[in-house]
Amino acid sequence: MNIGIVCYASVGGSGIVATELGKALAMRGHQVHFISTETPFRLGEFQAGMAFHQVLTPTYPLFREPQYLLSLSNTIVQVAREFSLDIIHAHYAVPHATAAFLSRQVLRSGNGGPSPKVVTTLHGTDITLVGNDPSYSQIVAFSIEQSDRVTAVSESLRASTYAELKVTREISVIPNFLDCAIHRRQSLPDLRRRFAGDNPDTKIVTHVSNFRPVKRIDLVLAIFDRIRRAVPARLLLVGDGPELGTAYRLARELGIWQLIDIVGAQEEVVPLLSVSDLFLLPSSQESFGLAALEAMACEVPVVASRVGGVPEVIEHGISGFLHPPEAIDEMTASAVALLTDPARHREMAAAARRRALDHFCVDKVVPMYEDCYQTLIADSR
Ligand code: GMT
Repeated sequence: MNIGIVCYASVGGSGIVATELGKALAMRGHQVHFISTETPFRLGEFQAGMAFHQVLTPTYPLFREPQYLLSLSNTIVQVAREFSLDIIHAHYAVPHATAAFLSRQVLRSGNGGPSPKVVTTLHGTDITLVGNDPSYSQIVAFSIEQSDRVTAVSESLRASTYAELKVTREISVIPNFLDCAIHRRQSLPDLRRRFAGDNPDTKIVTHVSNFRPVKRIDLVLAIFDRIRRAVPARLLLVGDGPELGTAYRLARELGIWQLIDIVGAQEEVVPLLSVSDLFLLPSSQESFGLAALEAMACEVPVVASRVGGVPEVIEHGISGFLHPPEAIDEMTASAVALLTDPARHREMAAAARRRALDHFCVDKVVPMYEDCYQTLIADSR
């Protein structure tokens, strides 16, 4: 099949999922056309069957805002016509589902040939933060209703979409995934020493995100400040975004600046997860928590807030710990108990990897998207 994948190239879960899906589809023999403003983050080396089409949005003095929706829709139409797309897969509803709908209407009014089917995948904040904003909600709901198929990355997000946007059409759940052969713990003693120093008792606590307010970096610092008072520990912060400044500020206010390594946005997180002992994800909202899954696959137990789809990824007390949002003391207690009990830590680390292997590997999940596409194409025939 010829598949167009529309996504944000930025650092963040929806772009990563869209990119990994495209790579897997190309490896399975499909022709994949990425449509984005930049080369998708983590696209990596070139691979046969993949092409990248950049969305360029010219400015004009009359426009206060870039006309991204128009330029994106126009690019989708061009790519669909040039490469006879069977599927337009929009990742993150805002404004990708609307652009896909608009493009399909244009293509239907064209030369009478079959027009591509539109699949929209909901990722989280496109519903829970942005999509339900009164400035967008009517169009987002319409675009979801008009998609030929809609998937959500968790049952929780599916329920939120029905509840918050009053959508009535069918939404199926296809979870996020990762390549379990790539996301596996590596032995990197030199790298570990770079962060932990020569004290073998020093634990490495890690957080990976796009540092947006929803990730609650303030809680990451507060929890770590309590952990390091109980066990020798260092904090590894991976990623970049608007809240990184908060991390710098709080680190100095709490007097823990010298215990923190900030490495910025990284294409390769597996080496950093491979030297980690614990992962913190105290988000206020999280439709799935792809970063937590990546940690689990690398045998890093996760302490997270029990929000959104995270309980569909982590089993409390087995493959990680879940606590109410802002329950700093409970999260700290779980973290310290685990870091001071090597046998329990080994058991939970193994269970975390097993959970990833059982439910979230690429070879189990990508066929779900293929079936979605093939059903649509068969039905249209
Ligand atoms: O930054 C966001 O919150 C949007 C999005 C992204 O692009 O990172 O994150 C969402 O999509 C990820 C991939 O499906 C999910 O793993 C994240 O849980 C979800 N973020 C939220 O719901 C806050």
